[in-house]
Amino acid sequence: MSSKSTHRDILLVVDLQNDFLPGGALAVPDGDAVVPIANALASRFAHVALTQDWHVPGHLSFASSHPGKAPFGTILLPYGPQVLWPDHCVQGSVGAEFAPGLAIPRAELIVRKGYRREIDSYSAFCEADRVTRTGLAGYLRERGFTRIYLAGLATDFCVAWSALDARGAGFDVYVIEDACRAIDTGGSLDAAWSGMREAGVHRVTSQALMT
Ligand code: VGL
Ligand code: ZN
Repeated sequence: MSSKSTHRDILLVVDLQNDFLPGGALAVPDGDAVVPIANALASRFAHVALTQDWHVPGHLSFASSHPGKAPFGTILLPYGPQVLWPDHCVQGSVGAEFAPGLAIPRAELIVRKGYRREIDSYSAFCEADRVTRTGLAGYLRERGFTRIYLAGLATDFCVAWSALDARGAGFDVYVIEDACRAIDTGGSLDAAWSGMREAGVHRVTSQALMT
């Protein structure tokens, strides 16, 4: 990116938090592999922002909030189907902290999401009710960014939903595939890539960006 990154480009590093790493409450297989890649990418971008999954205790996306329900099942909430997860990324917990190996002090913004008990938010732009906005699109527009590059966890949830919403908000979107890892439950990864392809999300490698 040294030659190509412009002031219209921003790298958005999604949810590189302890709970999504091996040993965490909602571990993404091989999730720790993307930390050094994100660090390397970040050093090539003029602008970087981070997202942080940031749930209140008792969040409705937690299986533990629904007696008799198990993680990775689905329930119907007022806004539609909701996958149930193990308790994860609770505000102020160690699990919600960024990966210890993440070294991106230059990040200009940290977007927190999922902090309303009744609404999940995979997307960094729009919560799961598909109405409540995080404010990120407005921020990025006001800063003059037109291209968003995505890395982080998980490919099939927070990365994919963020990519789709970024497209919907009119940005050019690139998912850096080797800088992401997936949860892959119930066909979610295939569905995510098809949805992103149909929406015109570009799929690139970190190598292509860093050479
Ligand atoms: C995520 C499930 C629940 C993610 C967050 O970061 O992809 N997935 N909360
Ligand atoms: Zn979450």
